[in-house]
Amino acid sequence: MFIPAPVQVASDTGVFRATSATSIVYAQLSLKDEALALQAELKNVLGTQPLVSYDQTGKTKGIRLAIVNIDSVPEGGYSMVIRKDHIELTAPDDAGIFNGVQTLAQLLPVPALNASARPAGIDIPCMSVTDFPRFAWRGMHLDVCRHFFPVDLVKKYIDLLARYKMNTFHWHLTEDQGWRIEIKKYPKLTEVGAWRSGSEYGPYSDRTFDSTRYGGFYTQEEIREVVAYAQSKHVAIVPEIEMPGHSLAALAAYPEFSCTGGPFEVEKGWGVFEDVFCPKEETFTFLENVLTEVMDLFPGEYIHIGGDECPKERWKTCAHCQALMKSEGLKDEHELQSYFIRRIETFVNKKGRKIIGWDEILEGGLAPNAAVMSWRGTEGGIAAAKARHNVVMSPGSHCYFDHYQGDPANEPLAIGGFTTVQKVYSYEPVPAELNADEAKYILGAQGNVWTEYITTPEQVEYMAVPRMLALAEVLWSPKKKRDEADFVRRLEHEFTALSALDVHYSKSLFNVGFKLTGSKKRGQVNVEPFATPGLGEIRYTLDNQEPTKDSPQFVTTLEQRENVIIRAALFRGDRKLGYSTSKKLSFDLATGRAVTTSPAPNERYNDGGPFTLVDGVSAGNKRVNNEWLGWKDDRVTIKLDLGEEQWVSRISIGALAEKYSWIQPPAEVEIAVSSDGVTYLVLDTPKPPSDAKNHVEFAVSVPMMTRYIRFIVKSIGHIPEGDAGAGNPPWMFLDEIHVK
Ligand code: TNX
Repeated sequence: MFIPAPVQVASDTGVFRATSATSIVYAQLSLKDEALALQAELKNVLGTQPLVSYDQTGKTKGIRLAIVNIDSVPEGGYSMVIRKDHIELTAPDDAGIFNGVQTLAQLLPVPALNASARPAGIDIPCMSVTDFPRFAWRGMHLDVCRHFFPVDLVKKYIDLLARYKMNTFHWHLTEDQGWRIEIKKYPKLTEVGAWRSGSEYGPYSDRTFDSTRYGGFYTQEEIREVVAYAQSKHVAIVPEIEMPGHSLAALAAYPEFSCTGGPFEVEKGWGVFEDVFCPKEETFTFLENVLTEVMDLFPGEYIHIGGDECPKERWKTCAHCQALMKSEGLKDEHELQSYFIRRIETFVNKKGRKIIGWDEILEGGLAPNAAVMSWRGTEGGIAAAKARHNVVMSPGSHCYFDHYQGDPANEPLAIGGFTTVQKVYSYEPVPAELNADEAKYILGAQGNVWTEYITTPEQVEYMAVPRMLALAEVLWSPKKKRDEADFVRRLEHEFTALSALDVHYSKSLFNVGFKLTGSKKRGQVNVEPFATPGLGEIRYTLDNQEPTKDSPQFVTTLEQRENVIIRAALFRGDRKLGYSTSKKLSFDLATGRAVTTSPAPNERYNDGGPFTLVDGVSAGNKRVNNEWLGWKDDRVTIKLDLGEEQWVSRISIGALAEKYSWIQPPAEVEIAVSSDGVTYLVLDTPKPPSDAKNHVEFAVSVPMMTRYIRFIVKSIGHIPEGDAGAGNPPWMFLDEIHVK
């Protein structure tokens, strides 16, 4: 029942009975924290605490923790033997003992809610465990800037990391929207920079803002407290101070470190902003002073200096920047960014620390000793490892826990994406492109929790758990031990413990999804509810009522020909496992009919194929679902066959305008009809309104008899000046065809 799965477990017969009379003995003074951690775990279950004592002589009955040199167990690993009369936990270092204590803790029952139900003793099954980590960097990140979270949440987060043997907490402390760490030398960083006059809320496309003053920061005293807390749990904290971009909060406080001199406000909205640190001497002095205080607070090896998403607009028109580029022989602004990072690296290295930055620090030349955090895919990580730089993998595809973890229809608003717990579990941190020697530079991986759309501590937990547990196993357990079905079983068991720990985890794993496909019987939509195999039975209703244990069990395709709301949930016997989910199908003359597109949709946005255009589900305003089909082509021809000649009065197709994501509405859509599928009569060629936003409909209303309908959708070719991605071919997103 362990997460992460240990390297080796051999079960034995019998049990060790732990009671409040059991003694916990530690053989080295440095193991006191670990002994106390175990004491606390036992007290939680027993109510009274067993005795803890230091004894180097060995041979004590009870539970003994000792550092020894074991050849077979590398750093962070441990060996644990549970016998009827004693438990011995040995490891090469304190961290190993701590990790062993976490394993032992996972063998304990969940604490009873009321004291009278507490057991007098706990039977721990006899076994031998040998265990050690696959990767050295087992990380979780938390953005406390877009939204601020109190020390209590941060500690709870660290508890969770420790329970699953993760050892690195990347604390994202500065951003455009808030500076969250007290710096004594620059008090305005928190007096001004920690507060904004409102926040963006709702989907990004709405660009809606409230005007409630929002903010907060950690005092140095609080930071010290958290650092000490993390140390006691063998979690290293990597603080991030962002530069040169994502730094508007600092510039709002000290505009003199920008190119233009400001004034600036702490940002209310999400995104990437053009005002960034200007690489002048005063700025470097400021940043070095800030980093000096940061390094005093955080004793760890790595300091994260950001480096991502730094627009070069201001530098291009800044006299100081241009002169500096000339005098330093820098050929473009990317090299200027690289110069910036190198200077900071030299300073940090002089203090005996190392820098790590997002993969943009590769652009314009990598600083000599820097480690790279690969987030825009794996390319950055591959390039850095080949150049013999340390790498932490954190690709959006598998490691962004701000993405949806279930069908967006059933999830709280998130930034986008779709990263299920199973997908995280399938992640392989070492890219296939690396040879064995290069692979050594992959330190590990990290899950990122960016908080633009995460506003409460509960939601942080919801987004992080259980995906964090899947990543923990990827990073700790041997690759050959990976077994999704087994993991999901252990996870279900662990949910009980998480409830007892008052963790607000997501149950989206149990959600039922719906696959919609076309049918040979035209005008019909075939619906197949699906869930993770092996968890339970799917039960459903066709009247939008909540499914119960008595609702019909799904066994074979549900063939639909009329408006319907299918609602389904996963059951095990009488017990409903998650929440129910639903799919609403609306039928018109187009629904379920034969449809083709030429060319085929781009593979990135083609989950359900052309049938998606007539599956009875309109994509609506949201981009984040599987209902939109996407193209990057100049023109797309779509042909629909209504099956027989029909009276139609209105024909339409939807498109998406989401310009900040490079998704532009088509320039025009030619709509034509035909009775033989060969000769078409063009009815009209509607164009989008000039202020097109979100869902845009291209329609004609002409009452007539027809059988075939053709849409020729023409792209605008290039994104216009002033819009995101100007000059590039845009994306065209299309969904649903309606014929009435
Ligand atoms: C990109 S990841 C960012 C963050 C955002 C995140 C949202 C990275 C280095 N930069 O500033 O919060 O996307 O997913």
